[in-house]
Amino acid sequence: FLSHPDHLGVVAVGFSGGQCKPGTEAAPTALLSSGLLTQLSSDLGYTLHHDDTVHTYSSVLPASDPPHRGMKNPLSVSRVTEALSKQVYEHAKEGRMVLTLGGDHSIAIGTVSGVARGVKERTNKDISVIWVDAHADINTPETSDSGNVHGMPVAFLTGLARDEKFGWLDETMAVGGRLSTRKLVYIGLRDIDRGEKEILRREGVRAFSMHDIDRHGIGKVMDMALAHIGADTPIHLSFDVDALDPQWAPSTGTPVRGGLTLREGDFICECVHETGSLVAMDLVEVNPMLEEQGIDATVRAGVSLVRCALGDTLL
Ligand code: 5AB
Ligand code: MN
Ligand code: MN
Ligand code: MN
Repeated sequence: FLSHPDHLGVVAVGFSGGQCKPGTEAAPTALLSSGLLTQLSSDLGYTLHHDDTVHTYSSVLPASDPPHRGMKNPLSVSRVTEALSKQVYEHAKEGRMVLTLGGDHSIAIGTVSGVARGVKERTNKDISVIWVDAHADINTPETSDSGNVHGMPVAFLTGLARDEKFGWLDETMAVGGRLSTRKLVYIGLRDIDRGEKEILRREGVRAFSMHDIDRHGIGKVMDMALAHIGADTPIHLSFDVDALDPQWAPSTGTPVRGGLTLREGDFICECVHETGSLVAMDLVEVNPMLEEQGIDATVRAGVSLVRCALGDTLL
């Protein structure tokens, strides 16, 4: 699905307004200074398209941003994700692979919409999304207890939630329509809100929880997940580092014990790479200001996940 599978668009997003803990805005710098991009170009052979900037979008941030329908920082999230969506679209429409380094998970409103539009315009195909996360991030403003938009991106992308403050999303996704809940697969779930459970059941979303991974093993789960998506479908992988157990990725805002091992996370990424259908990846929710002894481990885990998704093979 890529006209230039060896070309990688990289967008670094220093944003933390989708939740309340400062620190995720510092994640791209931490990931980049670990040498991630050099590894991707020297070891994996990608030609990089990167503006050497960690974007904070300060020029579009509003002076005041009061809660709306219980959402915190609604206008900031909307404007940042709108700008990000355009950046990602520019890469996707050229037929490049796109890597976005977050940032909290609200930024996926921008990445998935931008990739969906670019891929649809170029190939006339609808993308599928593999959402690897401890959480389902499918709250609507009304079902959310926290008001944090990083718990809502999937609801906005699928159109289960709509808001006039996110009017740009209707236009961006006009060509392909919203993301169908049938084109969405979750892996790693273990902390889902009551309202989210109801939505997942009602919509019949394909979801592989930690329970499923314990029962079948990660190998079988990946077979089932990819079978659900089907062969001829471009894949956007949105990887929340909190899908990993806090033992491997402690520096994140909403850690939940009982998660994936680093090897299971890497394996998910390797399997997605093997399909040859990957068009974009997000790595989000790394927070270098939390659990300081664990920053190195968390950054190294993030780097490893990206390398595996982009085609690092042992043999
Ligand atoms: B993350 C919670 N469901 O809505 C909410 O890290 C947590 O992007 C959301 O997965 C976690 O606030 C969002 C309780
Ligand atoms: Mn090329
Ligand atoms: Mn999460
Ligand atoms: Mn998430």
